[in-house]
Amino acid sequence: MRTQVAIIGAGPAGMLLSRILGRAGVEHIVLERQTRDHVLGRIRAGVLEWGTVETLRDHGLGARMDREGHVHETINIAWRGQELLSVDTHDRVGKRMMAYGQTNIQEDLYEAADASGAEIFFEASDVQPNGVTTDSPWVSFTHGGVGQRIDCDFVAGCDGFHGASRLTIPESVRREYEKVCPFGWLGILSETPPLPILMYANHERGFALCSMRNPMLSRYYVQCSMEDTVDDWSDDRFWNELFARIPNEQADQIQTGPSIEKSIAPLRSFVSEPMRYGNLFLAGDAAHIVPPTGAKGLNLAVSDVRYLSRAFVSHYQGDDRYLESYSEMALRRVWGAMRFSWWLTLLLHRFPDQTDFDQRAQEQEISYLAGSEAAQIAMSEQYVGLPYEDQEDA
Ligand code: RFL
Ligand code: PHB
Repeated sequence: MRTQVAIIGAGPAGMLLSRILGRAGVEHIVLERQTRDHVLGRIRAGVLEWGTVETLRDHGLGARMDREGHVHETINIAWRGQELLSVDTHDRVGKRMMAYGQTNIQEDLYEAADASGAEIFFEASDVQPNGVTTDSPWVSFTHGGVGQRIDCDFVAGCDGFHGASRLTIPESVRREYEKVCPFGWLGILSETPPLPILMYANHERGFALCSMRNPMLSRYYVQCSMEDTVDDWSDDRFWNELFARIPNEQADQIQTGPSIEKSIAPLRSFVSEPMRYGNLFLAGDAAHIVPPTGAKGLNLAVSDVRYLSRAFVSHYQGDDRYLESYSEMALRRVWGAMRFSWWLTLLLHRFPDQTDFDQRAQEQEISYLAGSEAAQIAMSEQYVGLPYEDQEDA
């Protein structure tokens, strides 16, 4: 087979890239290790920056999101037991957020791909980029037991943290930066009405988060030990722990019910530089991971793809400026989100080695945030999403 761009991974990054390239007339083929149902079954992100909302709309992916998504404009932090700090991002920086699940975005992307006849190979194994430092790279893979090869101009590595693309970059070229938190998030989905607000909680028993998917689907998280397994957490234990960590006023509003999904996610910050090696370009979790606290992972995948799609489309119009600047431009935004996610993680969690001093400093930081408009503006502008670099800035 021969195409212009071989895309590895049919998660949000790979499928959004396919969508944008398809609409611009750039040929591409997508290779995905899993089945379509498996990808759709992963419960992940829930909060979209406004730039993500607009990017999806711009590419004809906004109809269901605008019908079913929930626009909200406050970041709420429960602390000191019963207190609630509420920061209005619209008041502070003029922007809002959208609660709309990654699962729904993934469904919308697959539906759009079906309608446009995009070529996707699910259950592709042994996917491997080759010859990426030459002008004629190719991707080898096995499909239905048969070895295959796609010759292409570019390889887009959108294959997530455990993918093959990043590892194609030699260790002598790759620089990795990493910080792993000594705890995880236990998350459940429950078919019960969510709280009307998205609420984070800083509590002596550990972090908690109340979030939403739709009017009859709630998403809740509690900080847990990485030694825990989901079997250690019955639904009753989960609800009791959640209620112990949030103010009574909100706990009283929450309707409990059986969990329909329960999983433990690690909290990791990770960046691999550069995001380009020859004709291989990385986007999304393939190049970086943020702890979920700042709700940035999916949003970064979208901003990478915005930049990368522009680079490929411009290339076929005879302009390589954006190909040349891709890695640096994407990394500037990645590090912005990385630092913010780490800051919010430090602000809201109990760390096992936290001293009394650390704890008082943490309390003081929330107290400062509660009383300072400047601090609220700084948090809001990062939470709603740092601006994209527009074409003039390249
Ligand atoms: P994905 O989604 O991991 O997709 C990569 C795809 O590549 C496939 N793949 C391969 N295909 C072929 N060959 C190989 N060798 C392959 N190896 C892997 C995989 O099967 C998969 O289909 O990466 P992508 O597209 O970069 O998207 C990134 C997002 O999924 C991720 O950043 C977010 O989910 C992170 N995240 C959140 N992000 C937000 O913006 N807002 C949030 O509120 C938010 N909440 C979260 C989150 C992640 C969480 N977890 C589970 C880590 C909450 C949680 C709990
Ligand atoms: C979610 O709804 O899954 C969610 C919301 C906010 C976060 C992380 C995850 O910071």
